[in-house]
Amino acid sequence: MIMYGAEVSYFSGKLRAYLDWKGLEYKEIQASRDIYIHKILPNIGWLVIPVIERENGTYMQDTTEIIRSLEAEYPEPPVLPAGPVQAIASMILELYGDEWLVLPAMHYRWNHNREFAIAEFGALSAPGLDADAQRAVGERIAKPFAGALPALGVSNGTTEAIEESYMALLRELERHFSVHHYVLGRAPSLGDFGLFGPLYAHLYRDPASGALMREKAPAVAGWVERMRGATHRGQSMSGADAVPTTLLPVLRRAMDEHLPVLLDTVRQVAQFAKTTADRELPRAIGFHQFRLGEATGQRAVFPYAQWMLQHVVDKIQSVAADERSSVMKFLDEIGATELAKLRFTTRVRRKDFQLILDN
Ligand SMILES: N[C@@H](CCC(=O)N[C@@H](CS)C(=O)NCC(=O)O)C(=O)O
Repeated sequence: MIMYGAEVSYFSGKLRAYLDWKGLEYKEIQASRDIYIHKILPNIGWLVIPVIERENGTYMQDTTEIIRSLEAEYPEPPVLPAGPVQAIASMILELYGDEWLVLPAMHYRWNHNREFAIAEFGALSAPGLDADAQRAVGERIAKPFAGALPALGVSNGTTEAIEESYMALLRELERHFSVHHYVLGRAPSLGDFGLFGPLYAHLYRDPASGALMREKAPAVAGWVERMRGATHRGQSMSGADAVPTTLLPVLRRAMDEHLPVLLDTVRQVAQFAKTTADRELPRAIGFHQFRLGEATGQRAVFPYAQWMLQHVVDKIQSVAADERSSVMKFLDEIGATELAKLRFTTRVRRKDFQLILDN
């Protein structure tokens, strides 16, 4: 298969690490302007990476969907642990890595590594041009990415809290990766791939961020380096269905920061569904408030986050009766018991690379 992606891209990092770990054969092709115009736009319908093109000519988009579908095709070695506590922990970290760590990732890239990012964007889009011309191209195509900061909740009022939260996360991860190779022990799982997107492509690879990570959290930088190109050679996750105690603070932080936003997203999607006869969902439906440390900010409501949350909640609510008490104990430990009783009055699903209301 072919992966159209880029070294500079968050979600390409996530997918590449997954494909490498599974030992799946693929070729990565840089998503230049030509690739966007001739491959991505006609087959996906919008401009996004990473994208997979299969040998039979079919296309796949969205790392969560791609990983789920490749797991069904190539189940060994599984990246979702068999034990429900570990599986749920892994899925929560995928959701947090994909949808929440975008705040520090985008803040640090565009407020501390802007020149580097512009040059990278230009070199990716127009590999044949000289550096000055690439910079001009980079400036132009970076606009929608850098311009997305306010919608994500990155603003003057929140950047200090974003940095404090990220520093605290690095301290927590540092303790974990000082004793464990991966999120759940000896082998990567979905949670590693989810965290790797932001922590590699933006927060390790962008130079100012990389220097910060190496200085403040060398064991986290070590994990990033271990994850790069890690290939399965028989290692397996720990057998017991338990989460390392050093991972609990990270999961608590994920829930403390992200869960209120997720729950409000579910309410807003249900509200929105009442106001429309269409099934298509815009990428964002209005704004809501969020809290991070001492700060409050505004950000757009992204129905996509509900789609990710549905996977987590469906998993929690389908746990077998004899495993329910250990799952409830775990959810209690990380401040997530609400997920066990959450009901979606309106569900969302993906169709033809778009999110739609499922009613
Ligand atoms: N949920 C998607 C997110 C993909 C994504 O946001 N990719 C970024 C690059 S890392 C992009 O192309 N963004 C363009 C856009 O969102 O309009 C996935 O998992 O693949």
